[in-house]
Amino acid sequence: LDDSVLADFVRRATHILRLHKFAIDEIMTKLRIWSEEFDHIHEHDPIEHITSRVKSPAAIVAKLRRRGLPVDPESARRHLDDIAGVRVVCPFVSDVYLIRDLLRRHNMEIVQTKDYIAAPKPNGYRSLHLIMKVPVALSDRSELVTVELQIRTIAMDFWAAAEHELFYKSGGAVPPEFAAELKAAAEIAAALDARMLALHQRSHNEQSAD
Ligand code: 0O2
Repeated sequence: LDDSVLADFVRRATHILRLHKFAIDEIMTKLRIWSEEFDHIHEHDPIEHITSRVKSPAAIVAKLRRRGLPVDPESARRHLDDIAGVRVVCPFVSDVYLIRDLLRRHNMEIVQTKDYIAAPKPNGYRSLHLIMKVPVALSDRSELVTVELQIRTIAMDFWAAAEHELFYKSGGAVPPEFAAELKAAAEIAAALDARMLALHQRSHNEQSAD
């Protein structure tokens, strides 16, 4: 990547990158409130942890180039859904959908849903991806900003982190025996999630019966 192209992009992208940081701040505040409130009322916190990032200018420029799109901030804003990324990690699969339902209930605009839990990727990747439009109130106007929300369980996150480390970014061909082993590991993670969910539901039912 040419240094001057990147430097020029960074200079012109400051406003857009800041806007995406504000959108992350907005959504993080909502998620933190629900996490604390739910824990208080239901004695169960549906959020184990949350991470977020604004995509780096170098990664934005690389993605625009890869897709043959104009390399400028407006093009990035128009074409890329993941400049702002928030990852919510939940104890149980039911919590993943609970978070999605809370977003819906509060009229947060979800423009696209990719349910890789109902339909995992061929490599075994599981996660619920929501593309959202988040309103950001600036001092003189309001802007709708795109945020990619990834919601997954701890087991799904463990698998994705390990797979990312091993292959996802390598770009190279994955040896078939590795791919099969990784997919089998994803299935073990899903089975673990199912068992933990069953325990969670049992303990919830027993508490309600008390
Ligand atoms: P990073 O480094 O996490 O930011 P697109 O978002 O347009 O590139 P696509 O396929 O339309 O691609 O989006 P999708 O499927 O919603 O995936 C986007 C993000 O999900 C990725 O972002 C990863 O974070 C995560 N992801 C998707 N598939 C996999 C996978 O097989 N393994 C792992 N570990 N993560 C995955 P980035 O920008 O590619 O990567």
